[in-house]
Amino acid sequence: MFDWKQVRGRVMGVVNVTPDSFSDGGRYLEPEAAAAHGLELAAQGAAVLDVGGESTRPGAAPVDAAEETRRVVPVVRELAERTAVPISVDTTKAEVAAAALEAGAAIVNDVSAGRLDPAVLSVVADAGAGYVVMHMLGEPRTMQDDPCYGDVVREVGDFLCTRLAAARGAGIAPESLMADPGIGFGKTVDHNLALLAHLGELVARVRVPVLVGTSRKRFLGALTGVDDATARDDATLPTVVWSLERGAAMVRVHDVGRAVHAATVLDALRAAEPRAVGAVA
Ligand code: PMM
Repeated sequence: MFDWKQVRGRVMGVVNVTPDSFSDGGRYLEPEAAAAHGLELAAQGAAVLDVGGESTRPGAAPVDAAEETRRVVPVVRELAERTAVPISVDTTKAEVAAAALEAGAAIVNDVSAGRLDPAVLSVVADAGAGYVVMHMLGEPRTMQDDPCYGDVVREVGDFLCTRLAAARGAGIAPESLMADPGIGFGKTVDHNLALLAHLGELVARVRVPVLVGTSRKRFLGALTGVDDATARDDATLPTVVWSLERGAAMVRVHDVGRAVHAATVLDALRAAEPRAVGAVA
């Protein structure tokens, strides 16, 4: 049974095998290039490699299960053979999840939290795999059409608690679960900032390790004026440090080396802080 406590490190590296991801679309479409990129991220200290074959960019066209499987399985298989770093598959589909787990993935990262294809939950439970439950308002095609909340922090927390309960109800072990507020998934700049500002409350509430994915996202472009997503790694870095400081167990990033260095320096600062003596960094 997969247990997040056994994972060393706090940086999940993004390995997109998509022609249209907002952040690195098309760069690693060939399985060999994607796998080589994943190995590079592993060498930089990634704790998990997250392989995705369907873009979740706002307005992105859906991909069918056969095509998504064709994209991700060779990359998962190659990475599983060549690295001990656990592999997650970024999918909402039971069929794709099952094929990726069979090919050597250990975790399913589901941006729909089991709502788009509820059979994902039993696939994960049967495999004893890890499962990431993420909040998204609606679905990728429409999620950025005027997203609206009464209290975004409370509502995202409610959603995560409900979906974590559904996952446990389907037989997924509590130790295998991770929750993610879904930065940028049906959220304005202010919603994203509120979720990050109140991250400590969310962490305390969900009672499972929390993953945060801010890497290269549009709200960082809005804050800095940097339109090119691939040029947003500097803007990503403070959100990495902020998230880890406020209790995130893991951050999901494209630039693994930078995030690992930041986490290492953060640990040294925590260790040097008088009040932190004896605390586990
Ligand atoms: N963001 C993207 C895709 N998958 N999964 C999780 N758990 N959390 C996220 O924030 C997240 C995700 C956005 O797309 P990208 O792969 O191009 O960064």
